[in-house]
Amino acid sequence: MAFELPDLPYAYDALAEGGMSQETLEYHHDLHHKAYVDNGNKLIAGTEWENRSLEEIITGTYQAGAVAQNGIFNNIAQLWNHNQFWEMMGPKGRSMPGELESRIKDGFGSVEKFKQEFTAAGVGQFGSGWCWLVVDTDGTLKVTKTENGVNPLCFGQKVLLGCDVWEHSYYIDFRNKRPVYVQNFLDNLVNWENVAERLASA
Ligand code: MN3
Repeated sequence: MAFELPDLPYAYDALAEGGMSQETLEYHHDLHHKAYVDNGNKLIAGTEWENRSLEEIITGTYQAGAVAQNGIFNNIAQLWNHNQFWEMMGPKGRSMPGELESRIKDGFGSVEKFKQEFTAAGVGQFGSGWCWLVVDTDGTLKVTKTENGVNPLCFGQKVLLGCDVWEHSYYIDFRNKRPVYVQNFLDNLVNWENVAERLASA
């Protein structure tokens, strides 16, 4: 069965007040995410990866250092990454559930220090990629960054939050100001209830 492009979990204009415009979501979901779905389906057709789960394909095709030539990995990982990304955002005005807040304070000292580290990871990712909040293999919370479509599944980590720092995610609304985009993502776009659910099931 071919993979499908999931609908956004909210209206196209639902994030506009939080700083992500309808135009960005139309391009990012309907064109970029759809391309990963279409290309991924084409590339796995007739291969050993057909009928496997996204997670199986991602961990099975990841080869450190060989990602640039790996079309199946790149497209399927980006398909999965965007499935998570839409769920991790919501209309402006979400507060952080208490248990998540205390785990973040334990891990980083304060919510503000976590936000600084996460923003620095997003800004410090040279070229296209993602920054993440993960549960690492030793159970601790950690901020990471990855290139292109690489994601924490490749390293056995559990994803709590991810921010897309490819230019297509911010150029319409923030032009070249990636630091402002990542800071705004944390302040106005993250659906912290979703992050807390991921932590509870980690
Ligand atoms: Mn993207």
